[in-house]
Amino acid sequence: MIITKEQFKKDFEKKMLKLYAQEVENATIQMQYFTLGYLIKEYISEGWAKTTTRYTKYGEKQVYYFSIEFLLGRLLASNLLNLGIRNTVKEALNEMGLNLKSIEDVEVDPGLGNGGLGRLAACFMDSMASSGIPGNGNGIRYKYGLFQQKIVDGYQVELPENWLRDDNVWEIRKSDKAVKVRFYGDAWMKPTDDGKLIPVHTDYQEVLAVPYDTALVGYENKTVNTLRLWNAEVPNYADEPRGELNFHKVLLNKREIESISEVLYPDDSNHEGRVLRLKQEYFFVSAGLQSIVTQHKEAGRPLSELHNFVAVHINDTHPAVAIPELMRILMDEEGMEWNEAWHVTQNTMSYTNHTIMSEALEKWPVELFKDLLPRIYLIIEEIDRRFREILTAKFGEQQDQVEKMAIISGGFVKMAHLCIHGTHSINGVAKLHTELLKSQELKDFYMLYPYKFNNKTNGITHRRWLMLANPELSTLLDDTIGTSWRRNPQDLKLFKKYKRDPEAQRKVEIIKQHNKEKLAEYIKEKNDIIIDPNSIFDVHVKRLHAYKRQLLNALHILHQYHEILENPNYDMVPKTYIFAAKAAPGYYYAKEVIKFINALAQQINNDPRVKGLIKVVFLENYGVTLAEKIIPASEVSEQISTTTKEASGTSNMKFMMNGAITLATLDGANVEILEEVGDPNIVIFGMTEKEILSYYRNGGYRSREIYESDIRVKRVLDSLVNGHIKGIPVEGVDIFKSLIDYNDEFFVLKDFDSYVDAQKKIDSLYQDRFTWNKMSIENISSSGVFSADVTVMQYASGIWDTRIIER
Ligand code: B1H
Repeated sequence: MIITKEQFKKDFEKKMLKLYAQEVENATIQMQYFTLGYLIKEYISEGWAKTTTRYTKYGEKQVYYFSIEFLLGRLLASNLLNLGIRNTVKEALNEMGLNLKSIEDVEVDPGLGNGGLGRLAACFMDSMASSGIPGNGNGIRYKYGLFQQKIVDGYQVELPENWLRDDNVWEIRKSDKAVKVRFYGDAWMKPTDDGKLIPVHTDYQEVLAVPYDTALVGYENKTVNTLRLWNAEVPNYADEPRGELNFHKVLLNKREIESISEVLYPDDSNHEGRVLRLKQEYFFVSAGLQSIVTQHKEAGRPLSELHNFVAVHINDTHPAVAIPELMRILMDEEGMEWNEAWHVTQNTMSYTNHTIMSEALEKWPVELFKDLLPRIYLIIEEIDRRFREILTAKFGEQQDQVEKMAIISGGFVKMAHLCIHGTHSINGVAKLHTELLKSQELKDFYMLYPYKFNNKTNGITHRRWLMLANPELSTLLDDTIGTSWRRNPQDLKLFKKYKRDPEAQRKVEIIKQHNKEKLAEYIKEKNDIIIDPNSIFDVHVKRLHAYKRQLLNALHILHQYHEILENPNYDMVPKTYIFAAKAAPGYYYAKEVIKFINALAQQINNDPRVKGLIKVVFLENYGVTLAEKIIPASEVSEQISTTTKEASGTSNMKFMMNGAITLATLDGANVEILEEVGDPNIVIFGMTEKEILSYYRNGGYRSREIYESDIRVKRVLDSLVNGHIKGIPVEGVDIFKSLIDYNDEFFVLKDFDSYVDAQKKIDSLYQDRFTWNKMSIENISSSGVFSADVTVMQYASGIWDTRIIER
């Protein structure tokens, strides 16, 4: 949009007066934020309404991205950026004596996701709007997002994240679009007089699903898409026909009903088997599909053609009940026959798998499922019966094979199997991950449905992760290669030819230095630790999980500490190790690792013998907002998961785009980062996929042998249990046991030696400023293919079959 500073000032003053009966000069920073937020929402609304009308009028095929998490981050800055008015607004506010950055800092970061999966959904939303793809999000409006993390005495403490405490300026409640979702009761097939069977569902509990819509503004185009999040409420008694009222029952149920959208489950990559979780899943899926079908019918289109107008994407298996729910709507409510309904359903739905870790695979006990969703269960039974016919036709006598692949088996409903059978497309999130799905985890299904499998490597939005997070680097890029990269991130490759240019190198280095200084200030303020902005900033930020191996990093730090203590003349490039990670509240071991890292920090940072050569910092409450501060200041990007375990990773892409050098195993998308930047511009270490798979197949790994033969490893592990490292009497022993007594499930010790070498390599590369800066530029300029704009275009053409309306 186009607006002058003068017009904006007028609008702002008027809005302030209206909202608070206050002159701008007397307004608190809160008032400034809410005034600006509401004003920007007004600016957005015209384009939003027009986009919605355009979609319905022209009947363009629409994508609905179903996800139990959307980790959006703050919206004020990104909305201003995408509207194309951020500079105007900033200057106008300045002239009024106000500061945009401080105003932006008032906004709460709505943590409606755990990590990579939820953030991916958010990046896709931004990229779809910015690419002109008619794409909507569908999810849950959790009252409480992911817990706030505090570190107390080195331990993680969880506090509720009450993000809706103040107004949420971005959402619009749409009471008139509310729908009802049914749980519990009895369902069966009742014979009719003409010998047919019709479904009956009685004695159900009804929950009102009320949508809250948030605008998703495209980057400098005319598209404003919609994210619809559902709130669970008690149905309005006045709506009920007389005689069916039961106030007491309804009131008793109130708390139970509202708990559905109360809080996000805080477990990343672990299946949470509680009935409330299944309720959440069915709740937003049923509400979303009901509203989609209603819109489709209102536009006067036949349901037999739903798949030509609508694509529903299932983000991991959490929304898998979308398959039987669409069947239910088409058959029970719209009178469609099974075969046609199945055809429409399969062609409407597509599914992304995000993990091969078995503990994350969703399966629901039949009894629990049947009790909560009796009608849906009957439909899944029929889907399973028919699927078993297909399997039996293929495998004949091999009943064990049929049983293995069936949807209902061993007393469980297997959601991944349902997704594979019930959709037309299954994709992994990086090349290696997709290959592993095809050759290992989902091999049987790949043999059955080879044409359904495809890869879509993850991506990130360069608008948030470069333009907003790193304005100085963005300006340098504009000045050097022009601004086309802002629209076409693949144009970042134009920067490659400056990799040897002394001027460009110097500027990239200065910008990194500025960002490091800002982060150092933040660390001083938050942790009261003084770090050296001239040291290497080596950064490991992501969820805490054994497979992500924060422990390997920490053990290496401990090793360096020993080296320094043993050799007072020890020389090394000073290094600051920065960690940030939340552990799932019930993940005891992960919390022990957090305590260990903090104990290590405490001891090393306060040991004068270290002479400031190493500093260790653990920043609390990692999330989108903190990532935006950390990533642009990072020089080494730790991506050191046990090979085959990290499906893709996406922070690896963000770091690269900001000029950090990746220190990585050949896991997930790291493999493709290597392909893009080339061997000299990344530091790779550790076991290969083949070695790992061979150990899994044939055994043969004995971690104790490494402990006994490598004196460095012995020294490090012994200091966990002999009191050398203070404050971890229990944690040290547990970690020791996991590595030795339980044979080091994630190959930490196996990779230790090669990690030490890789770290040394980083140090020597860093000392050669020309080489380092060149590597940095190579990374920035190769990062464009990891823009989510590229990824969503591949989804649009390869899976959803949607057209791009305009850019
Ligand atoms: C990823 C999850 C996940 N994979 C279950 N699986 C969850 C599974 O609440 N739950 O039950 C929540 C999250 N998250 C991540 O997805 C992968 O580990 C990353 O490698 C990947 O980059 C990301 C996005 O594809």
